[in-house]
Amino acid sequence: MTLHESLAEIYDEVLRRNPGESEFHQAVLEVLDSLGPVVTKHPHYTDSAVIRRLCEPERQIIFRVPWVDDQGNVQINRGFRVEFNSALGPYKGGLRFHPSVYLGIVKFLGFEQIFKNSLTGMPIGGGKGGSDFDPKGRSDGEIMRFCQAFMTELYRHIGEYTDVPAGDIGVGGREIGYLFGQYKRITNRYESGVLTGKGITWGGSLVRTEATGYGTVFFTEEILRTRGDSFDGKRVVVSGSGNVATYAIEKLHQLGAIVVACSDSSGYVVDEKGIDLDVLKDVKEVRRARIAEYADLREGARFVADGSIWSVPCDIALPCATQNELNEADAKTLAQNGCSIVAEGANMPCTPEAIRLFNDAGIAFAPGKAANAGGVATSALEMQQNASRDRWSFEYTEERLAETMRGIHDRCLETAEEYGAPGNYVVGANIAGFTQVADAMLALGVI
Ligand code: NDP
Ligand code: 2IT
Repeated sequence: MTLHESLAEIYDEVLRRNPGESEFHQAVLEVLDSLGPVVTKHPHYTDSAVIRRLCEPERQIIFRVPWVDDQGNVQINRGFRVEFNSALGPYKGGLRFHPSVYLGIVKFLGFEQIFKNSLTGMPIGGGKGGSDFDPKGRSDGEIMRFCQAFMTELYRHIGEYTDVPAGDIGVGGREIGYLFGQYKRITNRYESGVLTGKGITWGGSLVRTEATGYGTVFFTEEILRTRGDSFDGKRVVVSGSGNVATYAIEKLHQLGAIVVACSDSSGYVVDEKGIDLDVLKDVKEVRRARIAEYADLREGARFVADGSIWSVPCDIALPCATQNELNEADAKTLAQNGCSIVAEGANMPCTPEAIRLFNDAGIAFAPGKAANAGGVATSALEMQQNASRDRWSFEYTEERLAETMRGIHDRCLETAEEYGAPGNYVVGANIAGFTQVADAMLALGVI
């Protein structure tokens, strides 16, 4: 890939200033690669150093998280919050608890979040956080004590008008509950707007749990619509079996598609009759067990421990697990099997080589910052409800989500067309997300 000269200089600086953070480099390069026509048409974005400023987080917080496990041993984890950009609103983005978390992962996610949040059209800046804590195999009491220890430092950095975290990998409703409880205890404030993804009895929004998965499916439905097609009878493969994957599967089935495979980090299951969501939720949400148990409980389903889920033939592929889970070889297999749409429910699940192959093969490709924006958009709806002390119905909130996803889809296509890359959702999402943040940064001065 050849970058515009001024953008190549910025990328070199990013590499120099952030050594070893390969995921962050990857996320920056993908955006810079789209911005060539923008800086050619509008040189003031480079003259005012707005792109260089965008690549440097406003604030990065790294802290020790000491806690006591069930055996009485003191455990030490590392906590992060990267407050990347607040030009459009308070920093907003999830918390990830996973052993692979380090600064480079949090920065890639925070950087992506800036453009994603901009695309939603809601007043939210970009941030991300998390810890290298591994929740797998931990008791409920250990999870609670870890969350309390994490919030004992984080509370001083967040707030309704400052920074509003939510969930991501390893952080769902249970963890948000413990985090909110500790925030309330320390500050003596029932400040609902400080976290999103809360339970519906204590300030949460209906549809937030389902929002990322549903939103990705709504986005994919728009891609189908532009091709005069629908989900009816389509074979879909969804990777992962967490929050995003589960509710993507639910909506796909409601819209007439059949999801034939899903996965976790131990392997994947194939179920030609269509994934049974009750069984999946029982295994993953209730018992927090491994995906192999799905195949034990469901007749005709099989578990595969080795190999790639992307070898299962499908019309549509939705990677909903983690970054770089779909590589060039997987992309080749998908193309050979006749897959025509790939939409990212996860953040950056497809490698740059895989994306290039999709483009060459004429496969429609929707990047995460557009296709999975429904989660954070519904977080913003939760913030609206908290601010007005109101509660909206499921139907109303879901319609707001669907409308937002249709809007993002159309803006991506219109922007791609305007900048000479018709049908390219990556170019459309990056440019549309960028210009709004950049214009706000210019208006606010050099800060
Ligand atoms: P969950 O923790 O609920 O589920 C994660 C799923 O991905 C699990 O099935 C997990 O398997 C699998 N997974 C995680 N890490 C790996 C890995 N290194 N290798 C293989 N499989 C892995 O997380 P979410 O569903 O919330 O998040 C999934 C993706 O969606 C992430 O990329 C996240 O950033 C993104 N996202 C989430 C949003 C949200 O609102 N929650 C919003 C927008 C994007 P296992 O249990 O075995 O680890
Ligand atoms: O990647 C994401 O957009 C999220 N994990 C959701 C962030 C949020 O604040 O709801």
